[in-house]
Amino acid sequence: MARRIPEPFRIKMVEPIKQTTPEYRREALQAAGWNPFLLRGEDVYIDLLTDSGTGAMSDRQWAGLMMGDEAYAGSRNFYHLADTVQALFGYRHTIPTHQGRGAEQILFPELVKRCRGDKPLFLSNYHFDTTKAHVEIAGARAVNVLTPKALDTETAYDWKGDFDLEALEAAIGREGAHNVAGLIVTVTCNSAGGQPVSMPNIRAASRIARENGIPVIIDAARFAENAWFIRERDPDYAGSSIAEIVMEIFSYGDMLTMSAKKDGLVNIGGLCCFREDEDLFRAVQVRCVPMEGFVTYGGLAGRDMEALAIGLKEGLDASYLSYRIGQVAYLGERLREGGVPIQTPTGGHAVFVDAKRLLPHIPAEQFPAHALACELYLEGGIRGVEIGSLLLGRNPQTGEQEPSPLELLRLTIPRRVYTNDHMDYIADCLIDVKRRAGEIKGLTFDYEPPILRHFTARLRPVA
Ligand code: PM9
Repeated sequence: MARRIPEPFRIKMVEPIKQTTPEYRREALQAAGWNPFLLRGEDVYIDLLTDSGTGAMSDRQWAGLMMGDEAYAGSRNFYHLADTVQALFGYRHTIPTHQGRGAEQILFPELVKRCRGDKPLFLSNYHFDTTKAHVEIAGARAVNVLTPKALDTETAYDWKGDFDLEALEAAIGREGAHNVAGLIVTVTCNSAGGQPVSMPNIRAASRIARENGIPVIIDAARFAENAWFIRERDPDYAGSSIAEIVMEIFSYGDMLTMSAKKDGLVNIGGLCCFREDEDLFRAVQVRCVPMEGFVTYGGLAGRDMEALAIGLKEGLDASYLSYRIGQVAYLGERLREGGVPIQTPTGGHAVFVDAKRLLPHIPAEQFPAHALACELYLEGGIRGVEIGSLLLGRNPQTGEQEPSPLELLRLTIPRRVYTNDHMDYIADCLIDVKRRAGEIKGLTFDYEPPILRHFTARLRPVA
């Protein structure tokens, strides 16, 4: 067996976490309307809700916080950040934003405005939920053209984040290139299981878009993890550095949106950057001022931008990425050994448990993966998150609940935070939940918000 990569860091500071009883957790979940999003963080023992803004910063980043130049306009931290973007991605124009959705909200309306057709849509391997929401708020539709291989969680495939290139071309033919406001390349593909997109696929999707005059946007939240997978799995890149792979990925895009709270290794921040389109950059800057803040801070303090500039570079370190993705794989391996069905292979930032296979008796409209999330919290104080029908929401045209192709419980691993002892505990708890899977009930709404409902919905177990 290959030797596991241990943590390439020492722990300098710790945060005590609270352990609770099953009775305490049942009351807490009841009070939270059977929605783990509404739990108090301190009532969670191991928090796997998200890898977004939950990582630990390095000593260098903490030192960077002290270097914050809190000038309203033109701080040195902004220039450090913009220079880092240029050096890593080759993009000339940088707008900082408060997080990823900040970038989406200032960019997408401008792309829709520039779209030549009157039925605008975006195509993506898979739109993340806030991305889809911002596409729809901008008056467009979000259409996914993901490889069907991603839907078969049992069969391993190296590139489950890939576009289905035939479906992409068919969608452009069907909808008309003039209606496609943008092609969004999500690396890694979060909703498919943190799965990587291969370099040839990114290259081909970008070529198809460019031949049709469609702008290419890289949704770059987990760009470094995607680059690591390319180096590991594609023999053509085995001798490349992560930085070289990153530079090539971004050469296929015209602009990027980034939630920097993931591979940027910071607790808050985002980016909206452009390779060279100065007109679009200026138009988006105009939107930035009223929505995010002045164009050289976009909702961030100078110190936040400094930590991000450092984090973007640190996140490319191959030994860090090997440890990071190795830890996710370790949890996946433990679960697989325990007979828990998971998306195979494991992704970059999370293990995705296949709740459709674990709880086949719970129909989509009773949210099997959400029910599993609740049971895992009751079992061990562990908070995961549903990626399935609850997150998908209703069809905006018909108002109908459509079943999601995948019903997944995402166990999202924060960066540099938990040890493999925590991973063992998580696996033990979930294996115990699996033993009583047949007794688990589905959930129904007490309150259903009209949009992004999974964040604030209140539910109860069906009678
Ligand atoms: N992703 C996640 O947990 C955080 C929000 S939901 C708890 O996976 C992609 C691929 C994302 C993403 C956020 C965003 C939005 C865009 N694209 O959360 O606004 O995974 O920084 O980024 C979350 P922000």
